[in-house]
Amino acid sequence: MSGQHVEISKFLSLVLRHKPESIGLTLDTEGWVDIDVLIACANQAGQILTRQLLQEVVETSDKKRFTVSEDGLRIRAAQGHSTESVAIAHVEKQPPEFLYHGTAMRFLDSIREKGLLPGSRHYVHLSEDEQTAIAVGQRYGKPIVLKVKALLMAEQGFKFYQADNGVWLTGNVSIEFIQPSD
Ligand code: HQG
Repeated sequence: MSGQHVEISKFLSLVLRHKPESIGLTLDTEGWVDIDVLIACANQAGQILTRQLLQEVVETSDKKRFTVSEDGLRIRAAQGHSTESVAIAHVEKQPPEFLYHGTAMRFLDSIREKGLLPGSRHYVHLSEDEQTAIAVGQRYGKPIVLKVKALLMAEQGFKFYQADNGVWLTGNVSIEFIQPSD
């Protein structure tokens, strides 16, 4: 990704996950917005954006952060939302036995006390592989990977969903479902 692509990706994360209203955008409850409307609002707000640039960012996004609808007309963020205007009706899905959550060492005491919380986002985010979890944790400091007993949680009635890009989503994860590290 070029510097321009990274800048646009961050801009898209901001308006498609957190603050659509900051550029006068309205997302539907599934998080979708017309690409033409997005481009118009972005340009109006001084952010250079074209169909070509948007397509390049979507295609080169390492985490497949953005999903384009099948008809090519609309776009949404796959996951990571905090805006209350979006409430994606995910289909419940049985998770694998373990899922991983990457976090920073400095959050561990609080996690031991309260379990994993979604923070400002709608869900706690989990990945199927440890490598991804390390990269996620690194954003906040020295990373540590927590192994979550996902299937056991699901068996006990906790709901799991998988976002368009494969990231797993759930609500609070109580400490009893975090596998002690050896
Ligand atoms: C931590 C990225 C203290 C949690 C990633 C995390 C993901 C606690 C931070 C997606 C806690 C929240 C989401 C507790 C959890 N006490 N800290 N009780 N419970 N935390 O960014 O999961 O690159 O909101 O461990 O790839 O890091 O943006 O969530 O460190 O998929 O596309 O509180 O965002 O995607 O941080 O990341 P975040 P996350 P993008």
